Amino acid sequence: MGYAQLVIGPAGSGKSTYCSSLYQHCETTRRTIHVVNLDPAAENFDYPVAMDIRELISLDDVMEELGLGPNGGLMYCMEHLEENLDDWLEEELENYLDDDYLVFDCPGQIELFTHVPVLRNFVEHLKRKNFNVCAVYLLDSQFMTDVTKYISGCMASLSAMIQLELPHVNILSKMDLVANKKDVEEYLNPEARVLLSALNQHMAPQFAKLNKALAELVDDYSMVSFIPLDLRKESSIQYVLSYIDNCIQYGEDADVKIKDFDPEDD
Ligand SMILES: Nc1nc2c(ncn2[C@@H]2O[C@H](COP(=O)(O)OP(=O)(O)OP(=O)(O)O)[C@@H](O)[C@H]2O)c(=O)[nH]1
Ligand SMILES: [Mg+2]
Repeated sequence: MGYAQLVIGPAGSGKSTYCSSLYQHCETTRRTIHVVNLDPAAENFDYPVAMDIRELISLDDVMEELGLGPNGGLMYCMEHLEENLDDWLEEELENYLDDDYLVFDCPGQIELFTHVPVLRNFVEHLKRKNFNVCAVYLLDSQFMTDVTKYISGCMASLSAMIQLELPHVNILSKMDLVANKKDVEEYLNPEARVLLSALNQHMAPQFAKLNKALAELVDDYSMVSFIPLDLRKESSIQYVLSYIDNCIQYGEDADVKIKDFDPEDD
């Protein structure tokens, strides 16, 4: 059994930073994870890249050779990945053992997890390879200070949830930037009633019916709750990691990989 996190979320929500902080945290706690770059446009990495989509295809080449812009180019790269998925994953996964833990750092284009099937097919392949996979959706905490932004963040998360059909964990990133924690607290686990009244206050009366439907939708999918993540705090990273581990049953049926302690290491 392998384990995997698929780290998704809007552009700039902090996915790559999360992956590198998670990697460092695991180094410190002597646990082994492998971070995979699935972003054909990425250039700099703060983590050692275990597998890299750019070895299959890079955005720069696609833009130059096909004359595409950055977004069209990225979609082309992901379609190319989809076409070559079986061979690429088959070859790359050969380097990993049965109980390895992979973290996939995905691109930020929202279409990837709302419209096109590439990530879903990717996940299906991982599942066939006996991986337990969890979607980790990052939303910038700056979205949480306004109810209308919060609702749109929830809708994007929901469409990823529906499209991927995976255990799904929502993370509120960049908590260090939130000066007043009370501003976001009410959105971590909101009640439909509170959401509705906040929405109605923000919007013109003709939206009342739509607001009611949206608030109920968020409530019905009670999985739309968020875990705050403050990367300055190891305890916060550990909490998020344990939560995700629990979702993918890591540690329950695996030989948990702890690095041998080497006093020379530090
Ligand atoms: N203050 C603060 N800044 C952060 C945090 N996480 C990410 N950032 C900043 O937010 C910006 C985007 O972070 P990335 O990690 O590149 O975001 P991403 O989701 O990987 O972005 P794309 O791959 O382009 O979609 C960078 O300037 C980061 O330094 C955080 O926890 N706190
Ligand atoms: Mg990134």
